[in-house]
Amino acid sequence: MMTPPFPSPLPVSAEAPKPDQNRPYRTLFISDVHLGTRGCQAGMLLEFLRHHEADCIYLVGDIFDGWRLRRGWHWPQSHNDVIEALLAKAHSGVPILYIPGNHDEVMRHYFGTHFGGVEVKADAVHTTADGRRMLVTHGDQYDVVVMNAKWLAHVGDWAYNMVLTANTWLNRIKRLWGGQYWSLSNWAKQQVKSAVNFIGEYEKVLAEEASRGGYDGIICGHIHKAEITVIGDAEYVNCGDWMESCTGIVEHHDGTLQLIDWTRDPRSAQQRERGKKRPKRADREKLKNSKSAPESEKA
Ligand SMILES: [Mn+2]
Repeated sequence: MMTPPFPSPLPVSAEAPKPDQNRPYRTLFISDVHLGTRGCQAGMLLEFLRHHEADCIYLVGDIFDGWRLRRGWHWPQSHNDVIEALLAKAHSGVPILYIPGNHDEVMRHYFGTHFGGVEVKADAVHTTADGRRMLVTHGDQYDVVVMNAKWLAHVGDWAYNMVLTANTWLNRIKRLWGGQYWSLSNWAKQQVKSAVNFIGEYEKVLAEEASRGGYDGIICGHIHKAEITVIGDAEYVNCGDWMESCTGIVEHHDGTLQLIDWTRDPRSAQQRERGKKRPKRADREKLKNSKSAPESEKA
């Protein structure tokens, strides 16, 4: 029997998983795949997807990289395979929610639209099996808050929301003149020292955002650093990325969230290879260097 992938009203995930859906995981969250860039580890992701069948999938932004594609086409078959794998899942009845990020912001024109069983939304509320309400959002919209965290802490809710809105419009206007969306995370990553501060500040700001909205936690991406932790009274969950770290978040059927690092998972081909024959130190270094994307392709 075919059931519509998105029973309305949303959020879909507030619905209990259907009895005929007994995939190994309840939910899968991935972000920052950056299809269309050389740094994208599409092969690793395909393998990960095969090992993590879930009843519902959230794509938490920066799934493809529209900025990069404009400058030069890099779209090997494996990148198609990722899209096809996701669409096949949607076709088999797995609801897929696509929450665009800043690199695939072109999708932000399609809020509320369905593409072959994939629904595009600005953000979502996911209720875990044990009843925690989690805000799901990419996270780039808070760059401006992270940057101005010190003085924004002293303004009221109204001013705070104004700053967020103004930032969105400013970036829109900048783009009209062909200026690129200015990304704080991008900038901070180039400054090794400030990157550490930035990550800590980002995590804090997003956790605060969850508390502010009355949620139990937040599930996001954007800074390419996977994490599950508690900050204040909110759970902070970051999906990581598929350029460097190859990480995703799964929800088990009891509501437990788990961070999977596919490069270290014994089920991954890379680890099974490693188990067979551990390369010499020099080769390991080479492997490591060849794996990391050029600096310009990060975040
Ligand atoms: Mn991003």
